[in-house]
This record gives sequence, C-alpha cells and structure tokens, in this order.
Amino acid sequence: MAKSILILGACGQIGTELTYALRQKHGKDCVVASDIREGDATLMASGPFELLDATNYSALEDVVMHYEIEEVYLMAAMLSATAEKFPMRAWNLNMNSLFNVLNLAKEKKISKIFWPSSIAVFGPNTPKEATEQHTIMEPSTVYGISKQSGERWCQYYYEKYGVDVRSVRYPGLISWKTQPGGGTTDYAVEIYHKAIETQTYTCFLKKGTTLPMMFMDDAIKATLAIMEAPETQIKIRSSYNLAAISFAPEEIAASIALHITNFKMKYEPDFRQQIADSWPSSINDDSARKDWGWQHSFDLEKTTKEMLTNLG
Ligand code: VAH
Repeated sequence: MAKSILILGACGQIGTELTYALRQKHGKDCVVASDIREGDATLMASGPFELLDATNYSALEDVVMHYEIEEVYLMAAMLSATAEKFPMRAWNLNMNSLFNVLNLAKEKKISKIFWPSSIAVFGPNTPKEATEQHTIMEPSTVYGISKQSGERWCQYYYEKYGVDVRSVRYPGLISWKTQPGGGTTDYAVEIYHKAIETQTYTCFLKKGTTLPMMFMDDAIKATLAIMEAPETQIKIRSSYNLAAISFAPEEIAASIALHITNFKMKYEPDFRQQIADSWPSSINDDSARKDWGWQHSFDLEKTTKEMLTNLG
C-alpha cells in the first residue's frame, strides 16, 4: 500500500524541494502539498495541492482524513530574521502548527512526523566549534526559542504517547530552485543570484562570520534518510545535529570568484549580524552519522558549481 504523505509549508525553500523529492520517490499522487498560499506553476502542476493554514487544527484534520494521510512533514515556519520582527506571530505559527501535528499523531490519525529544528537552538554561550549534540542551549532569538521548545515537546510526545516524530537541526541551506525567506543565512543564496546578475554583492554579515551551511540536496537526503530509518535506530527524539560545511562570507565569495573572475563583495552588516554571532561556527553530527548513516556529499566548491550552473 503506497504511503500517503502531507507536506505543510510545501511552497517554502525546503518544502518545495521536499515535495519534488517525495513525489519522485513515492509517486506524485501519494504526496499532498499544502501551504497558506499557492506555489509557482511548476509546483502546482506536479501533484495534489491544498490551501491550508497549519495552525488551523480542524482544517488540517479535514485534509488528513480526506487523503488518509499517514506521514506529515511540517515545513511551515517563520525563520530567524522575520521572527525578530514579529515575535508573537512567529511563536504562534512555529508552535501551534507543531502541537496540531503532534496531537494528530497522539490520536493515531497519522503515524509518523518529520519536524525540522535548526542550529538556531544554540545560543551565545554554546561552545562554537564542533558544537556537540548535547550541550548548553540558551537561544537568544525567537526562532531559536521556538525550535528549542519544539524539540522538548517532540521528545515529550515520543516518551509520553509513543509519537514517532523525527527531527534534524538544519544548518543554513543553499538552494537554487526557490528563494529562501526571512533567514539569517539567506546571504549564502542571494550572493549567487547577485554574482550572476551584477557581479557584485553587498553582504549583510561581516567578514569572519563562519556559519554551518549545507547544499539543499544534502538536506533532502538527510530528511529522507531519517524518515526511512528503522525506529530502533532513532536514538535521539529531540533533534539530531546535522552538518556538512562551514564557511565565512569571504570564503563563499572566493569560491564564486574562481568562476566569475570580476566578482566583488562589499560588507554592510545589519541586525542579522547579532543573530549570526549567537550561533555556532561548526557542528558535530557524529550521532546522526552513527545512528542512521548520515553523510554529506557537497563541499563548498561543489555547491558553488551547482548553484552557478543552475542559475546561470
Ligand atoms: C535561518 N535559514 O537563517 C534559517 C536557519 C540556521 C539558519 O534556521 O533562520
């Protein structure tokens, strides 16, 4: 019996690529994409779609029952930069969407959940290099607080009600199919677009701001892998550290300049610098590699080639 999957936030940066990947794997009619607004024509033509507010429990329950959904990927969220501008809207979206999905699973209306956390759960006093799976977590952003709280609730629902919810702490994600929205790591996507359009980029983070990053294909690979792993292999029910590459703005600029030789970068740090400064520089993801065989494929050079080839 083919799975029936629902993606919430399917028009976002990760949601879009996850929709295509899951449709390729399971068949387009097994994967229902949903979001608060319609996506681009390509996404809308690729399979079933529902306009759906993930914070509306009864609307969500109707879609789950109508399509006999078994698995939910909750990709709807307000990211770090935007969440600082609208704290209560961010808390409502990020938390109530999670409670809705967790409670559907608690009531046995769905059987498995993927929920994304983020390296934003770490804060200014977390050790910054090779940040451990279990360490000091005092996030100083609304987004990070919502992700840390979400991790606690995921573990609680697993331990108390046996809900099979699985999660990874995504680093900054780099992709070409969709624009990111409202994140602090978005500079690492914008820079490729601007390098091709104008051969210049004004970066909103300063030199030396090293952050954990990952090409989207690796993030999708990790998401599918953790969801397919036997339940016995999932030893961490808050969220797994996940890592690939770490770089500072000047390093991605240098990697672009190898291909666009007249590329010039300027630096004009804004409010997002303080958010970035609160996050780790690199992540230790040994637990994900040991428990369910995670390994990344894209380094910075391969990422730059992929981005410039597909955007060029
Ligand atoms: C953000 N892209 O910048 C997200 C991500 C680690 C960063 O969670 O908010």
